[in-house]
Amino acid sequence: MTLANAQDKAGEVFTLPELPFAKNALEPHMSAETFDYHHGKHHNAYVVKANELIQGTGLEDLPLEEIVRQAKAKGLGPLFNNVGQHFNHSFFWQCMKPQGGGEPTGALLDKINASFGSFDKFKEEFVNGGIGQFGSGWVWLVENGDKLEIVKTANAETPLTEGKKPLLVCDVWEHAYYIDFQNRRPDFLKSFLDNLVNWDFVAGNL
Ligand code: MN3
Repeated sequence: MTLANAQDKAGEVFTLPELPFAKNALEPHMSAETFDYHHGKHHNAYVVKANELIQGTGLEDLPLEEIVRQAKAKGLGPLFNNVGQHFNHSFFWQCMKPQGGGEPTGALLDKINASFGSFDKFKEEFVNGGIGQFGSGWVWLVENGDKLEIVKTANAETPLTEGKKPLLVCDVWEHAYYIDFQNRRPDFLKSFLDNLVNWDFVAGNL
């Protein structure tokens, strides 16, 4: 996926993307109230801060993914945190759809079976990855060469900076699930896989 920067809106480098569904469309699995905070407040705050911090860096005209990589490589910690979170959240929204979940098909399912042994084993490893990420972070399905892997990242970290291609992500910061699941992160992760994943988007990232 490539996220173009919409630089025409009030001259800002980054803009908060619209959700690809109505904010109540994923209920009861992810509530409109969660999106009010998670998209409207948390993601928006990363966009606002990134727009401040990008000024004068000379990175303004690059694609978002490249800004993330260069902010990391140049040790621009605060900028990296905010552009990393902007990328991660923009990607996360697209990983979900109403009546999602179920199983992928075709080449994606073949690769999952080849890499994990079975789709059920993939689900187990993905959920365990999300549970095992201590504190705030993300659990990803990535393509690394010709293999698929589960990767955990802390805070704003992203597989983009490790040369791995993101296919699917779930946000495991508490703000992602506390309104709907309170402290039950494992239930949130299982519900994400069973009810929300947009496998067409994931397959399109291969
Ligand atoms: Mn989040």
